[in-house]
Amino acid sequence: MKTVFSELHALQSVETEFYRGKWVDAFEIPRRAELVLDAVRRAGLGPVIAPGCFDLAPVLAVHDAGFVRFLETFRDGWVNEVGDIPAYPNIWPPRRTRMIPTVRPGAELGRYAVDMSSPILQGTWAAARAAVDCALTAAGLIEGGENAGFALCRPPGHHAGRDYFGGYCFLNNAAVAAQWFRDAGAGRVAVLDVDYHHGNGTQDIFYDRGDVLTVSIHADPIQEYPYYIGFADERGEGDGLGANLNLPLPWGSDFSAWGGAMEQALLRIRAFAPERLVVSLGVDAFEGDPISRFRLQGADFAEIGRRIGRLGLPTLFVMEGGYAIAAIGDNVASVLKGFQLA
Ligand code: Q9C
Ligand code: ZN
Repeated sequence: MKTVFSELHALQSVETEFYRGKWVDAFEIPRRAELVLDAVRRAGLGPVIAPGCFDLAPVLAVHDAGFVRFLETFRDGWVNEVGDIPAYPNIWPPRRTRMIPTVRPGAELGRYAVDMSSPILQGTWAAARAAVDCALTAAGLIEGGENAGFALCRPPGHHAGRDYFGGYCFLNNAAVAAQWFRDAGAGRVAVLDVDYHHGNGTQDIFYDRGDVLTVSIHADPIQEYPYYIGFADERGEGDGLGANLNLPLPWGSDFSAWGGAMEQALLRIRAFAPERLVVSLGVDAFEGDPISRFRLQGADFAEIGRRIGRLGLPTLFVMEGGYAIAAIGDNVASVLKGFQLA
């Protein structure tokens, strides 16, 4: 399968992040994407291509126009008022506020940010758009008849919702691609999120829709980010009732537990009979991940790929998390090779 990759990802780059009350070496770094790129090349997965350019229509199909405009224009006001430095929120609107627009960049930043892990830099908008372009280009390959594609997206996307960003994410690459498949004619699309963290943005975007099934296997939100969402009783609402499946697992889960959850996920996906599958491919369930607490082994990632491959669906893989620098490349390549050989 082809990999779609843009060098512009490197525009999103910080040295440090705020973690457990301290500024520590950042986990979500450009080197992650470079290592994944090296690994897919070494694995002989297939050609690596640059993304095409898309207008904002596919982004606006899943994101709020005011939010997208904010991401696009925020830096000018911020640099003018605060200076050319990374922008971190330090205030958030309380519940039951009227959400009246302000004229202050810092106040608008807090309106749309859910945490401090996604600083907005000079190049953030370009990097986030390039990641979406990677997802859409890979989706286009599948629409053109290929059975699979890998969007090597960075920054990741699955924590970004219709009108919020956080968790290293700005635009929801997987959700944009899933909606694009719908608009290209697929009647039903499934999203399988195997990242260690719940795909809260993706769930939220499609929560009231029955045409896009969202399934996530993740650390129990009672003990893990994103904390307030991702519980097993969230099943969708309205037309979407039954079209969201959350499979939370406790800290310390290994593949005996994770693989069991995956069987439930695959049963649900088969029953839904989607025409396209989008996989939010985070590899932070790996036991060596520095911010995560599952215990998947390297070989388990190949098995994940094989099981996805046995679904026999046109499949778009979209890069999400994974922070174990020494293993991220091998783990991603293992999933993709496992898929190809299934
Ligand atoms: N103590 C992705 O994997 N920080 N995002 C959590 C927990 C944010 C992870 C800190 C983690 C976001 C795409
Ligand atoms: Zn994650």
